[in-house]
Amino acid sequence: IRAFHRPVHIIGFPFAGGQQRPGPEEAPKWLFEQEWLHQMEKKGGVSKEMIQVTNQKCNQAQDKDILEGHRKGERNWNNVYESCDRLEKATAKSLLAKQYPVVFGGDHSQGIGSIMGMKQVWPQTRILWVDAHIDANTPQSTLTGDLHGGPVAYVAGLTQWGKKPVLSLKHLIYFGIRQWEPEEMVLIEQEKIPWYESKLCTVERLPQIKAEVEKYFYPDGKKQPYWISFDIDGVDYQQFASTGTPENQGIPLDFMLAFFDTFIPESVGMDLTEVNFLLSSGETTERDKRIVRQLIEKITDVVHREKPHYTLP
Ligand code: B3U
Ligand code: MN
Ligand code: MN
Repeated sequence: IRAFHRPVHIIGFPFAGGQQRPGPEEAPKWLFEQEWLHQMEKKGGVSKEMIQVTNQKCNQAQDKDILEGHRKGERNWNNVYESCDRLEKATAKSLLAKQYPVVFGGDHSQGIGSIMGMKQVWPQTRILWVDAHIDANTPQSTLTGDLHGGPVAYVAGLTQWGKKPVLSLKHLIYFGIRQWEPEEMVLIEQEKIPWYESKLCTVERLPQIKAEVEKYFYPDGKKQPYWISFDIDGVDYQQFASTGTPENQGIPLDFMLAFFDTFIPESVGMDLTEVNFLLSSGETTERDKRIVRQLIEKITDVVHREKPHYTLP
């Protein structure tokens, strides 16, 4: 057993109900069966918990159901709500136990639950959103009706979720976005939300990015911790392909690893979402599984090694 600053708590969220492709619900089940993860648990400072959701499956209901269903433009709202509610409680509990939660999904609708739970413990956190997508669609702007395209809109109160909004849009920065509905980009422009194109995301530029992020978030110099919401589709498609809505280009993996070194010591926890091994095959799947392992090992290493740059709750 070795010493560590914070324990990592992997919260599996086996949920595909925020979108229409089977697969993201299987990723945490795969992860929890890995021998390398068992070895990490044995060494200490790593634990895991699987959230029980009522219905893990994706929802492929088409227009008629969306239009006539519980809430227009929000496919599967009831199930996403109930599942996120459970995740919200588990995330808050993990943080109160002074753990570093890694919420391993599952599709990105999980961000509604994880962020609402996290904000109960850490109301002042700033959010670093790594994604190919803006994820700020409302029932009015969405073309798919998929709730994983809207977590930012719900936590920020751009549209009703049925809970108190927890996020100010002044407390959000994006990395890697390259696909959006027009209304989402209007929002970014109106609110002047900073965003980094993938081509700006290089290891060499990271110190500069960190300085810019701090200047933007903390003009008075008083720092607050971060929550990282990491959608794996933010990563370059050539480097990681096992995901539901891939877009061209993207953030290089070496940037993400360095990003963890830079921002994990200042963060309270993170989402890791949209891993879907059912959408790749053969050597690509094997490669992507190795990458997930590499990411989890890197996250754990930094969480253990670095003293948090803020006081635990
Ligand atoms: N903007 C599209 C696509 C999408 C959003 N998030 C993901 N895909 N992962 C939508 O469905 O809202
Ligand atoms: Mn995405
Ligand atoms: Mn996303």
